Amino acid sequence: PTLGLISADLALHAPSQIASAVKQRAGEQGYAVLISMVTNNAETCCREAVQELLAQRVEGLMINVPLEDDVAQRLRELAAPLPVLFLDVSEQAAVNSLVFSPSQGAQLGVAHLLEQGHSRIALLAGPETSVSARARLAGWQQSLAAAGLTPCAVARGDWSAQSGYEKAHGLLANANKPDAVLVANDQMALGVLRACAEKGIAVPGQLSVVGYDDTTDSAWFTPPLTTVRQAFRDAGEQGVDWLTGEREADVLSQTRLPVSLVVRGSTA
Ligand code: IPT
Repeated sequence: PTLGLISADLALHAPSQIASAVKQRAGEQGYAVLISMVTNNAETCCREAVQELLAQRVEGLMINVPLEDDVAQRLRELAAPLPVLFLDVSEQAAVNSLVFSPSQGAQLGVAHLLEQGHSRIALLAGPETSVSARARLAGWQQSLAAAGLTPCAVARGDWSAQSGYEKAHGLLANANKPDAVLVANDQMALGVLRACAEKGIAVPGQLSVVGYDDTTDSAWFTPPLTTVRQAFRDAGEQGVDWLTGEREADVLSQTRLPVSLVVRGSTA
């Protein structure tokens, strides 16, 4: 038997770590996994990927691509009656989903920086086309507002380390210099650390940096990265177990996975 995984760009660390977990768990359960990768989350690309996997007779589908609610619902209808589990949709989407709580992650990052006495906090968000990137940004803004603060600057990258590097140079050139930055993923945080090293800005000390994901290499950055951990292996395993296990028909399964803060050396 075979499962299908439609994934966002596997050159990115988070999707590749999810795919690894899916592949391994499915293997343990005697399932093969066919992977279709879409580097563009346009609906037409996703429909083609669904059709390609349906043609190969997969028994269930996992979709780890950032999708708007209405697009996810149409993809679910396209795949019906096959079970489909979405990993990157809003908490409101009327589809089966397994998603990490973006508001909790944002809140943990803000609370950590406030505890350390930071108040000039910059935000480095992910791309506008990603529902999760938008939810993290909104969560940061809400948590800051609840503390009576506004971000001292906001920039958007594209999840890559290069974009983090370039946007950090912009944020750090600002007259109103941040004393901390919340970054929407660890790869962009890596670029931020590089920009700080080039400018002679001490991390921590002059700038605290909080990442998001806790991908497997983040403990090995210089300094080791403080970050919001999304347990990708657990998500991949639970996703496979849901697809291969007993499911209640006609009841949406919407699982919210908690995140946690991993405090390392990039904040003080
Ligand atoms: C999300 C990651 O946090 C981000 O770093 C990036 O890799 C993105 O995926 C790619 O789409 S995790 C996702 C399950 C919300």
